[in-house]
Formats: sequence, structure tokens, C-alpha cells
Amino acid sequence: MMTSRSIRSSACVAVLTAGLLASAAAFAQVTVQDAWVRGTVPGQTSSGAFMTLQSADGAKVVGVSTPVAGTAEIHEMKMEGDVMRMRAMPSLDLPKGQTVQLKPGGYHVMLMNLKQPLVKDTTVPITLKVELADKRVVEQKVDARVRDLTAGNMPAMNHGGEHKH
Ligand SMILES: [Cu+2]
Repeated sequence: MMTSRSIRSSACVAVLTAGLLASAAAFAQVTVQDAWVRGTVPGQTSSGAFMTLQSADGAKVVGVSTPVAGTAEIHEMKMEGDVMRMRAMPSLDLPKGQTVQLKPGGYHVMLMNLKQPLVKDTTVPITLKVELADKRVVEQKVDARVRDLTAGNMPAMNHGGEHKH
């Protein structure tokens, strides 16, 4: 009885270790730093997530998801004339060795149809779907810290009707 239980649990540990090694290997492909999400007030249905990404071999973020939002997209925000516009990007290039910043006023992960308020100092799990240089697509989990509603001082963003794609 004791013996069979201990065999089973050590097999379990072996499987877990293999899983950790696999995700550590995937993690090494893209480095994610300073991931954070702007907090929301009750009733607010969208927010943004920001982080710093770097890939030693070059990669592409081809998708993003999180359990807290019905829809998550990679967006680009830039000035066109004197109007700040955002658009969804099918993918975000991470050129070899370069640091790519997702930050207020630039690239960001748009979180829409939020299912819950994002409360300061909680953590939001975000999954990035990353296409590596060798075309393998891996999932990379990111824990983003929720910051204050006013963090980053983003210019006013209109996520109204014209923002839907
Ligand atoms: Cu956006």
C-alpha cells in the first residue's frame, strides 16, 4: 500500500518536472518583463495590458488571451495628424534581440468585454501565443500586476463603436 502510493507520487513528480522544463524552455525564447494591467472601476468594460518583450532569436506574438476578458487583441496606437488612433494588429513582430515595449500610447494588449473589475494589486494571467523563429507556436504565460487606474497616464482612449473590428 505504502509502496504503491509512493511510486505513484514519484511518477507524478517526474511528469511535473518535465512540464516545468518544457515551459522553461519555451520561456527562454521570449523574455517578458514588467507586465501590468491598468485597473478598472466597476462597470468599465475595457482596459489595457502592457509589458516589455524581447526575443533572442526573433519571434512574433500572434495571439493573446486572458480569462478576465471576452476579447483580447494586440493594438497599436499612434498619432495620425492630431488624432490618436488605435488599430488591431494580426501579429506583433519581435525582431531578433530587440526590446519591444507595450506601453501607454503605443502597442498594447487591448482587453475588451471584461468579465470582472480589475482590482489594484491583484494579478491577471495573460497567455501570449508566440510564433518562434522556427515557426513553432508556443504559449507563454504572463502574470500581469494590476496597477492603479491612473497608471501610465495614457491619453484618453475611446473604445466606443468605431473601435470594433
Ligand atoms: Cu486598444
